Amino acid sequence: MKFGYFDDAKKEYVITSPRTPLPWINYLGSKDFFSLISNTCGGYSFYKDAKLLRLTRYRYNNVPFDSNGHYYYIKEGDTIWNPGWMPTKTELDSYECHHGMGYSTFRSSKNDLSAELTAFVPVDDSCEINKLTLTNNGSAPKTFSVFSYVEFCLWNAMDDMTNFQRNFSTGEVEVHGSAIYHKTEYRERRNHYALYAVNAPIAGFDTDRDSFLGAYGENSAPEVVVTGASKDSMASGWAPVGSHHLSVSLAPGESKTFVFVLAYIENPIDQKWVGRPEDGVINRAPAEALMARYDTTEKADAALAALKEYWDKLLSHFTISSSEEKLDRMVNVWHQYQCMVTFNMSRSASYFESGIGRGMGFRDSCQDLLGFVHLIPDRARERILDIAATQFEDGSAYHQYQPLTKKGNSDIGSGFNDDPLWLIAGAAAYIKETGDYTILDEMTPYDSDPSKATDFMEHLRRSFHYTMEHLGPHGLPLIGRADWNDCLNLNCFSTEPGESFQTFGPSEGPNAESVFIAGMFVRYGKDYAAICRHRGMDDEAAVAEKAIADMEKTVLDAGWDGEWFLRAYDHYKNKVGSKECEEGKIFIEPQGFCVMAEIGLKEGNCLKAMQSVEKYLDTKYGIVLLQPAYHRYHVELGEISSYPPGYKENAGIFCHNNPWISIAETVVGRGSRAWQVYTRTCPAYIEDISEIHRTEPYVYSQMIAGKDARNFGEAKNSWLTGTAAWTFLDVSQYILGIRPDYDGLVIDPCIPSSLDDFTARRDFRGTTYHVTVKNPNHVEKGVISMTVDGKDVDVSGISGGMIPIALADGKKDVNVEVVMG
Ligand code: BGC
Ligand code: IFM
Repeated sequence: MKFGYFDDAKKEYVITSPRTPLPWINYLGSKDFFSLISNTCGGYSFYKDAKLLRLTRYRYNNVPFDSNGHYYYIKEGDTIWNPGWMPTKTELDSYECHHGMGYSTFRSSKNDLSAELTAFVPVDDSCEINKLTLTNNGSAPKTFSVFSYVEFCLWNAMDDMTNFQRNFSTGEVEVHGSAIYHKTEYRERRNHYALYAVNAPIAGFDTDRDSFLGAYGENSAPEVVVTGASKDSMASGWAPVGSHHLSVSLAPGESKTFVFVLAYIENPIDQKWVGRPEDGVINRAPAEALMARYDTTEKADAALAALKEYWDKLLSHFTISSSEEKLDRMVNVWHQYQCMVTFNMSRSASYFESGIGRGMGFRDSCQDLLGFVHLIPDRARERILDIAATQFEDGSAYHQYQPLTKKGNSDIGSGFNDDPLWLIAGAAAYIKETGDYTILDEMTPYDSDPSKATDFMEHLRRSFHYTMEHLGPHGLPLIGRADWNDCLNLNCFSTEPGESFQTFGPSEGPNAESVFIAGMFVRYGKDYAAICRHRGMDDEAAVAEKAIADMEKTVLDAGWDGEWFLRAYDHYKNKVGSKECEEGKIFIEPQGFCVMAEIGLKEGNCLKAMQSVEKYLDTKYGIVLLQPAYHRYHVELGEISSYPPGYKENAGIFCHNNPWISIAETVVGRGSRAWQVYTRTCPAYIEDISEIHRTEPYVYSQMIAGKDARNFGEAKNSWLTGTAAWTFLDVSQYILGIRPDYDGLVIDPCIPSSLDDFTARRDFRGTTYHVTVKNPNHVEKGVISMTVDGKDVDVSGISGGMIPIALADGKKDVNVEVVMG
């Protein structure tokens, strides 16, 4: 069952019923100011950091779900309705929510009055624009009221939710004309405030929540809206809100448009104290300048057009055209869109991440980069260096950092032994995309302390050596608190009953080892060695290559279980993920990573591991993380066995590592199987089962309940997942096979034999490559010939074709024809 449809021409998903199984959201904002907006107009806004600079309040885990947002109430006679249906839930005569690239439009109507509300964040401003057009479709004149409503958050979202003894006394606002200023904490040496304004004269306003809602009131029936009269209330302490009252008259057929702006305003530092801060009066000049930029419909329309142009340009760097409509839709639009969102948000703010807990993840952000770097390489470069600056001098890393301060989060600390290697993954992806080796020269702090800085190359060296120097009894990497799988806490054996798993136990034990990290070490070690060679560090490259070869051997000796790769050794040196185990005999992660690293490729281990995944882990909705699920709690394994069977890391379909398997399948050349794995979890391919899947059908979720779960097939934690980047990598670089490399662009498709010829447009280092792939013999892998602008390129000896940079050098466009066979 579907709740909407894709409009490919407009790059939108159109939701046709407000009653989706869960809120289906969109993200507005691409740089500093962000809003989350659901299909019923719920959501919240923040500036840079969802924890520290939260503009509007959100109530988590509320009943009903998602009942706070940026709302517009339309009151005509006794009928009160909202263009997004919530919170009044008045039955609408028509309803549509169009989630597009950085904007959402609601089109609805009631009693011959229609509303079109478009919410977006302009490309270069720190505000959200809400353009509201009302049209009288009836034959008689109409007079009605519109009440806007936002509830301000007192900036630090954690403090806002907990520190009432203080917060009930701090709220302050100013109102000037149609502009409401939320300035709580302004007198306290803060240089920021929020603005909520409309470009029309108002009939009244409210800024005090109790006045607006009424005593014991609710946002489904605010007293002010029900009575139709604003109270011009001024918040003083308690809960500041922003509400404008517009009185509107429309002749039959007439439309009127209003432009609302919700903005974050920061006074330039040198003007911090302008405006007599000693008595808390704000400096309105920057707000007035901002309002002037959006005070007409034309200006708002121009900003929206600029946003659409921005996205069209971004998405033009990689496009494909194939016989598969759903593939094109995902590759050209939604995969890349989700990559941008995960790059911006890491794992901080979604409808499943509160914005308060986790900031940017070290490993998460390094992976998000992989799918983002082709979009805006400069921002990827900046991010890589920001992440590296939180690394410790020994090469280990803070697991998370706050986006605003860019400082490591000491509550979580370090000890996740996969983290350092992800930095190499991110750096390699950036260099392959851009050819910019100067990043290696950037002086980069450790632990955010500029006095402890080295060039970035040295950060990579310490990352690699951290793993090399932390090996366990079998010579495999020590796992530390956890590797990619946060819930496999093999040093957690001392956790007391009732103690939170978030403590992850002691940071490192001497025994517990990870075969997964070994796979990472081999895969990204090869990148490290290649970078060393390029930099003339031949001795170091040789050291790395030797360590990698040793590790490959170690994995084949101590990390192979006969039919698949082992997962780990626990603190007691027992195998994890082995046929010898009672539960959890086979895990997905080492199969993906060791095969991607080509460990035992020639010896047949890779193919065997893939066959085992298919045999033991496959389900119709995707590949589960492990089997058999843990049915009892294993103290020596930690959080993983705390989940009921089939959920999350305990045998859920963890979408993130499904593309690892799909990529691994391309390594062994099985294109049809790689395709099957890709399509099974791909949103557009499962849109028809939205009533089972429940989360948004245009983006990935972190997890789908596995076959052991009661709700098999039900997804959770949509949007912020490494699946976004990995899937885009999988389909663009490995299935379609268009892959940036150090010295050129590789074309090496691995496709199902059923896929017809396809074309792609790929911007790469200043040249646009127009690629046509022909597959006359319907093979799954292999390139027999390649021409670049009509000239043959030698493809013998390698599985795909590589277009050396020199061939395209200086050209704006090149035409590439690839024949598979
Ligand atoms: C979750 C994991 C998550 C971790 C992050 C755990 O409770 O189950 O999926 O990665 O927390 O801290
Ligand atoms: O790898 C982690 C990630 O960092 C956060 N979400 C869950 C994943 C698997 O545990």
